[in-house]
Amino acid sequence: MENKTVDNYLVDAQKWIYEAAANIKSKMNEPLEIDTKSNSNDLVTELDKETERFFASKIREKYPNDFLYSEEGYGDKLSNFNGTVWVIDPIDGTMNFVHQKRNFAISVGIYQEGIGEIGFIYNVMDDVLYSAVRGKGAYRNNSKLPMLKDDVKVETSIIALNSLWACPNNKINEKKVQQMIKDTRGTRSYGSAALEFAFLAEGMVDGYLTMTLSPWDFAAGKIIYEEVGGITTQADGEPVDMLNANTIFASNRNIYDDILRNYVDLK
Ligand code: 2AM
Ligand code: CA
Ligand code: CA
Ligand code: CA
Repeated sequence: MENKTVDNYLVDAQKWIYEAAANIKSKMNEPLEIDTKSNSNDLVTELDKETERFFASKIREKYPNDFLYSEEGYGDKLSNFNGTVWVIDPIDGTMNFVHQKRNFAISVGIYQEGIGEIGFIYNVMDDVLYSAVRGKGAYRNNSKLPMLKDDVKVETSIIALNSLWACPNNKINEKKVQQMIKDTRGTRSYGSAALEFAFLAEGMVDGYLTMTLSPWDFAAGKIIYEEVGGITTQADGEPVDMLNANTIFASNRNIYDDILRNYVDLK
């Protein structure tokens, strides 16, 4: 992407994220209409939809040739990542949003010809904006994030993990996951994939293993994490698929091979 184009996208995306967040904050204490999607724990509120519609209208007005790939259905149906694609999760961590009124994020990734160029993750209630431009490093607000530590070992690592995957399930051998829980220093579960990536980039956790994420859950996070040296793939080690649901394993490169080999046994 040309520098001038990057600058325009950075200014606009950041402005829209802050505007969207202000709108969420101004309405989140009113009674919310809450619906369920694929199951009774899969929540969506009117603010998820309203926030996505806000981004859709801004993008279509300012960048009419760009595409939007997003969770709540106001984006485009895509069969490829040609051109410029905004991959947006308007509220990532909807369950946290509903139950905790914090620990949720707005996630915006901008891809050009399939390559992640710009990523933003905004932790709305903590007012922390994570951002990255490909090749230019990652930031937490205005502070540049250091590269990941290069001395992490499995036994000194913390892994982000939805506890579901340590229960019997049809995606991954839970016994191996349980062994990983024992062999690492510990696990954490934040309930927002975008924030999980943000915390990976900060080095607060060293790995993140999960069996179902959509592209908008990790699109920004992958770009930001790569800028500090992190690896993001599917849980079988294959490159991520930007059009479909993925298993995901993201980690510090020191432990990536060890964990995949010893603890990730897909069914
Ligand atoms: P969401 O809040 O935008 O739906 C929760 O562990 C994390 O997984 C959140 O980032 C959540 O995104 C995501 N997720 C992906 N698919 C989900 C599903 N079917 N139900 C609930 N959370 C899902
Ligand atoms: Ca959702
Ligand atoms: Ca999400
Ligand atoms: Ca969402």
